Amino acid sequence: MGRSRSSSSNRWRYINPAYYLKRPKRLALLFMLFVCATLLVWDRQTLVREHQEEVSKLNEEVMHLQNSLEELKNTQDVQSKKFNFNSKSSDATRRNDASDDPVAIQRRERVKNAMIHAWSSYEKYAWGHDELQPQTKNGIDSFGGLGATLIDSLDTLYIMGLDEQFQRAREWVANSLDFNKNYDASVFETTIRVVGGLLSAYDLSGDKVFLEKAQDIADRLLPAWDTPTGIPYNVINLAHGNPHNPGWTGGDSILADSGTEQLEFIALSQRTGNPKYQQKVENVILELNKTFPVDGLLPIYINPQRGTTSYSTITFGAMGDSFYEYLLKVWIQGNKTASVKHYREMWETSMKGLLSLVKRTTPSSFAYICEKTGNSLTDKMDELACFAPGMLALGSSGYAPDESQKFLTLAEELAWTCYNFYQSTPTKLAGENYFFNSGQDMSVGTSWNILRPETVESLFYLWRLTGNKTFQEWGWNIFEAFEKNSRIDSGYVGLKDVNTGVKDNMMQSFFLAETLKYLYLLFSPSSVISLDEWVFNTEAHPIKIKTRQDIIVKSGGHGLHEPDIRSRARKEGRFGDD
Ligand code: DMJ
Repeated sequence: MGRSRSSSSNRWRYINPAYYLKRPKRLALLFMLFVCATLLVWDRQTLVREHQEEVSKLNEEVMHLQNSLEELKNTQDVQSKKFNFNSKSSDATRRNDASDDPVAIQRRERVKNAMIHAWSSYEKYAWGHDELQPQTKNGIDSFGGLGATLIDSLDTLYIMGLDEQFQRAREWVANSLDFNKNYDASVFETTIRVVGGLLSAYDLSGDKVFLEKAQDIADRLLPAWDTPTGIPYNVINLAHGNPHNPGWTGGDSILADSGTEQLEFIALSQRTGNPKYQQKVENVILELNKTFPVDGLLPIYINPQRGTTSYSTITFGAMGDSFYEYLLKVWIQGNKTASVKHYREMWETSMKGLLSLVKRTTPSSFAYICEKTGNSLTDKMDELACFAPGMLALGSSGYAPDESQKFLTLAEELAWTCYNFYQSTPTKLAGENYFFNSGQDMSVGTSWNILRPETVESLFYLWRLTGNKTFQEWGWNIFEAFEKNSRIDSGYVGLKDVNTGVKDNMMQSFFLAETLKYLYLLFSPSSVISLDEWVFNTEAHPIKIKTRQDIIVKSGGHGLHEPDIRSRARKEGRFGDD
């Protein structure tokens, strides 16, 4: 017992400081042991910390590499999609591919940046609304609240490879787009922007949601064609129908508003297998063809009950323009086949009429297209009519060589005039229309500029079809003038006056749909949306050219019946589900 008590008290003496004070060597040893242990712990902690830092650096590196890989894949996807846009370019377009030079690459990046600025401003201040008012930073529903800018931008975003923006827009279309609006919509504006924008997004992405939405809105517009002649009323309530014409036309339908739905509705029939859309719009052209004048020029007002024209202006500008454009483009969309021959014939007739309206200024001999009322010509041309050089260039290849060259030369001359609409003002932006007085060349009439696309549209076609780089230079100068005068922190605005540069408060949806798209394509290889495989609607939405199907356009006709079309389409695997 005594021994065990003394051994336990011996053990406790090691923690008594007095023990060490009497034995300094042991104290030193203990101190050294303590220092070593501390160093060991510190060293391990440092190692762990360094290790963790190393691991997180490696993680970052992995993420970075993964992102790069993803980006590379996306670029390759976009490139391959783009190159799928064109597997068989014509000679003229192949010639341009070789000239995708560094300047062009840099310029299209600048245009893409402009699109990013316009789009992100819309996203920030006007998301889901029709258009952005950049000065007051709010949205405005000029088309009934259908997200017009968003839908108009879908294909531009896609073509430019702005995939995240495209996806966000796609989600809005899928989840928030609602057409059941108690709103009197313009059949024309809704067709070219919304039906056209959705169909183009469908053709580019293959995403069915766009086709379903296009069909939904087209079904709401369709009763507008239920008139005795088939010439549509131009306004319809999206929720309740009740088609009618605006009061200010005196009950008449407008030429451009009635003859600019063919591309979209034919495309919709081709993609849904339902011929009703195509039938309605093709009837309009057959009806107009019954009494088509020898010069192919129709006044802007037509009576939808009788099919007769009213005494009114003939113009390639406002309210006439895209009727002539679609005669040519439906022929192209229809693979230039026998079933669309009458479109080409009507277009060629109208082009003879156009030649009769062309005059030249003094002293500089600028060619311009007059307007005509009754038998008298007015020396006035809208900037809107500046789509005509592009149309003439596009249609020129359908003529015999001499005639073709004649129209191409006229197209180039008219494009020079339109370019000078821009160059002749202090801001280098064009006014809305021009007058031509003897000895004075051109002078601005209505002096606003609302970011319109027609001139750059024509420059795009001329560049594609001739390969002449001058058209790129002109387009670049116009782009720089937009950058200088129209770009503000919260988007792009028009000008109230091209002489003073005073700004308005509207970013038109066609600026993103058309102006920026045509400028981007002006500096892109011709394989991006090849003109051999795509046709642009009048709002610059590319629609894929499909094999033309003949259908009955009047009851008792000799085309295919609806079930025939559907079954043939299904066999070919071209149409989506009904
Ligand atoms: C667009 O909506 C279309 O290009 C239409 O054909 C004419 N007006 C505008 C652009 O200026």
